[in-house]
Amino acid sequence: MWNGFFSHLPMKFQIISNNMNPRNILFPCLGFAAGAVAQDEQRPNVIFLMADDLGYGDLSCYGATRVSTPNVDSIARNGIRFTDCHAVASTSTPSRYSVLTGEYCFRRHGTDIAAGNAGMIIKPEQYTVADLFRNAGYRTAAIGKWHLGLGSEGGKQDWNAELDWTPRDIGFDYHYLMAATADRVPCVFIEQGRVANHDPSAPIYVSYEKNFDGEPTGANNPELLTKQKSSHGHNNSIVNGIGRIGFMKGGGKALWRDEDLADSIIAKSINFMAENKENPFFMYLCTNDIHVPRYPADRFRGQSPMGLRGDAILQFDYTVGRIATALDSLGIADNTLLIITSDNGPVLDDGYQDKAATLVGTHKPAGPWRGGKYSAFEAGTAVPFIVNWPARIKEGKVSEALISHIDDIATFAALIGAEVPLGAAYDSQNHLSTWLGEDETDRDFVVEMAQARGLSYRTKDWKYIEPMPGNAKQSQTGIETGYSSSPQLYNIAKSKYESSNVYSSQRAVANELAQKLTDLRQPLVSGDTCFWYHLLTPGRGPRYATSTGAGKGMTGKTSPDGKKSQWKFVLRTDGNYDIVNRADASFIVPNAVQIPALQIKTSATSPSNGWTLTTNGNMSCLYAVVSGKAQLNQAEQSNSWKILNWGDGTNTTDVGCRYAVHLADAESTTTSGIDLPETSSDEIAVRDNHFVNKISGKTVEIFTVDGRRVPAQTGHRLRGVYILCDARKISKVVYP
Ligand SMILES: [Ca+2]
Repeated sequence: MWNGFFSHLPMKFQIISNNMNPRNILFPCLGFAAGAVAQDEQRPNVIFLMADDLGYGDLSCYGATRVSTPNVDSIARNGIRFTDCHAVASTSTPSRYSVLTGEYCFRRHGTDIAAGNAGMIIKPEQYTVADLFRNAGYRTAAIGKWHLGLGSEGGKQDWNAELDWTPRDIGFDYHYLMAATADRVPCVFIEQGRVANHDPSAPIYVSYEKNFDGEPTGANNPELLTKQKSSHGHNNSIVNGIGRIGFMKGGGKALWRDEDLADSIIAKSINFMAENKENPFFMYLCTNDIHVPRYPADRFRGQSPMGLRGDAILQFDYTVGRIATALDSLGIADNTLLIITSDNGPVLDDGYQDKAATLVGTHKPAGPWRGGKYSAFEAGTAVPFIVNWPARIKEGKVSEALISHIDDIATFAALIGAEVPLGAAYDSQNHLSTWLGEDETDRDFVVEMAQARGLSYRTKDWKYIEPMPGNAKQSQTGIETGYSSSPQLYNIAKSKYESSNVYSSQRAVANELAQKLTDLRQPLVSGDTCFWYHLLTPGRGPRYATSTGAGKGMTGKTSPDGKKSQWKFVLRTDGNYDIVNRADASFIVPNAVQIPALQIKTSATSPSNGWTLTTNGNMSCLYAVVSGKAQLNQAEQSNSWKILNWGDGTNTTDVGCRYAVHLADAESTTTSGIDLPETSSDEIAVRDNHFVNKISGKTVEIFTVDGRRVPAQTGHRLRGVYILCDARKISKVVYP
């Protein structure tokens, strides 16, 4: 019965998704690719250790002389130290968004520097690097600085109860996190969805709009700023004698002491490693250092000639040393791949009177690069990047290859022999052999996003900065932004320091790079979830399409019917779809779709009539989500990509949708669900890392009800309802 339905569905997106993602093209070669890990080799633990605002030049292995970082240097000496690695953005939130999702932050609204009470920016339906590892049987953790929002709705969190959305919803088994940054409230750690050491006698309230009655602030009570005074901003609530951004009340014994932040993060990290030393783990470990307010432990304060900023670098190095020592003592150092990097470039005066600017002396936080944190210039995103893996990297070296954080998901997938779902981590490419130092193959390009959200396009030799608004220099931090109303082009091969704009004399090069940026900006298709519909809309009530991006694709509410109607279509690698109702664990699978997409033109005022839907009466409306340069936009030449659901006029752009949405209606009656045949879990076995149907002898695949592929591992314990895909036959398998 589903053939008839599917013969009407557009398929253009599938073609696009197969052609556009380099990783997907390369993927079939994975097992043979240089750098891939042999199957019989034990899969390594992976630690992605990211500093905050640590500049390219802030480590002695990168040329610093006024501060010494022997622990990092030692790891670099025995690993691959990269001299041309780039974060995706020059500020924290968008940079980290891209690390975790493999999706350029410029594609998503709401990835700017997040408030401390922001809702979770990465939605549960999105695919993350943690999903990659967890689906492959790893234990996963996020520890330290987060700054990607928590809870389903910004400003509405109840900090005294369990948060409804947490990193557990995006693949992390364990988390112990600062909600945002040390300079933003709430000044507490969040562990497994709750405030760590929550103090019932001091309930926590947070606002980014107004102060709570009777609470002191840095602006009104500067005499209470006993540990650090603000230089600009940072004069709202006072915690631990330091002014913060935002207002907070309560906390009691849950409040952190800045002096203890690093030690807390270290302790939780080592705990996690120790608990998981027998099985592979992935740890996303983010230090607070060397972000402001810089107030390291007593034993570090005063130890550097550069003041607190230098002291914070020492504390960062100490953290690295503690992690390395723990790996050794746990006996897992040899087969742990450790990456050390930073989320964006350096800044001196970032809001506190810590004398960073006056004591910096001859130290060059950005090394040879121009600009700093926030910048479009290179120092915004040029970061240290060190890869160490004793079992595999036998000889340390320096690599000048051009690389980017965006590639971590695809590269890690190659590393552990895992599969990234089609359409997930769309911008991520596998560069494993480069990351392991086996060659120095450059990425064709890297994209860099400045705080103004303008983009730069770097190749090995050139840097194009598109025009963007803003001052050329930030008055408060003194940083050169690289913002200009005119296009800029720099010859990086000649000089890393972007001092000579050759746009006028090299117009052809500039135009080529500008065009590549334009191409890159085209909306993408989610090859995973392509479209979805909801049931039960008698009378054509309100309908919403609230897309959130690639990965596991469309999500959101199909109000007013709520979760019950949240079906999604998951494109499998064989070209078929699973249709999954995440709410009640029911699912259906149609036959292969064969009909190509029809041209669909939508507009804000007139609905498309490009095609119609014929159903068996079980559904009433459909949102088709497809990609394309023009035909699916509301106006063919539109660059704004605004998308309206003409069913009720909902503008989906404001919820981060970048897909065109087409709504077709069909007459319907309601249905109470769809039954599927059931396969006994006794019929399923694991052989050679595959699930096998013991009766047919054939390889089968098992997915969770929300579309995640389940890794086939001997001894893997499954519980609950799963989707079994046996060739084109689909059934339900229930593991008791
Ligand atoms: Ca940062």
